[in-house]
Amino acid sequence: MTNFHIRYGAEVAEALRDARPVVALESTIVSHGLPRPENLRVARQIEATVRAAGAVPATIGMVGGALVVGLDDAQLTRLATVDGVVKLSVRDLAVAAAAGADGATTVAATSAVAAAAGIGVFATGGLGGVHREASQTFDESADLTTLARTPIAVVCAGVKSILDVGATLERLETLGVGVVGYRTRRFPGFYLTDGGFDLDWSIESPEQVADVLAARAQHGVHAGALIVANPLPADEQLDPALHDRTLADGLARLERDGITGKAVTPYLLAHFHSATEGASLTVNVRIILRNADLAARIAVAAAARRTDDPA
Ligand code: PSU
Ligand code: MN
Repeated sequence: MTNFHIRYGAEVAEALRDARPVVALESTIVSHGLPRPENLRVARQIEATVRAAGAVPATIGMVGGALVVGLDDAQLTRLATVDGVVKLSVRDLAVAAAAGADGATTVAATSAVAAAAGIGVFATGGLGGVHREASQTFDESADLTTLARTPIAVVCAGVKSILDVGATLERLETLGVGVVGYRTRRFPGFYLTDGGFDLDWSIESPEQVADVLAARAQHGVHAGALIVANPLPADEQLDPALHDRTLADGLARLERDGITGKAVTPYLLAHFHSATEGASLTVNVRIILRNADLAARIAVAAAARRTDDPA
């Protein structure tokens, strides 16, 4: 490889040049978060959802050492189907590039790359956060510390319910990451509509989120992320009793199998998908598609705002 500069998909490059709405999407969800072969189908559906709402999707990942913003279909297919795709956090990006690796970017890495590329809105399923037992293991996702220094709006369904949700909210407060509910004052729990904790702010429309982003940019005071927590409607959530059983069983297996580090989240997600016989997968896909739609509408509102008021 001759240089390591970020590569842009043609459509994304054009949209960024013209200040048209773009939504960043992560690839770890595709390579490590969803089972094959649904993962590729879902990855394409996420992009189609962003397009349908009027924005350009920019799925981010690494192909043969090249960091790409706006993977094309062949690149997306490669990350969804080949073995040995590495889960990349921010700290891994340069090492993996130098090694010529295929890699999928986490929320942390995707946010950091998107912000560097000038993309202001990102859609994912659920954030990483503070793991249960973190007081012994110190296992806290780099998603949190990265969002503290990355100016991007992340649309998600809260943090994964496999985590310590209360501790994660405390860390987000300490780290100065903004958290608003989308039409709710309860923090969602990913598979579950209600994660069990209150929020200070509820935002009612994509335009209002765009106002927040404009205020943050014009103040020039707060350089961290804004989490837009978008809960599933209660009738679409995973059955809470099934959720609790599956989680207890998954945590016990984690311990039994000695799983640690970055393998923890993919292991638990895979356990949910198999133990619920696909019920959690259906819910997971709904979460991502709803977030992709909202993120696109926020990006459209933000772009319209820039056109109205270039200052
Ligand atoms: N949300 C999902 N599925 C996923 C993830 C999040 O619905 O696969 C991924 C994201 O890429 C997130 C990562 O950044 O899991 C967190 O991993 P860790 O806990 O190792 O930081
Ligand atoms: Mn971890």
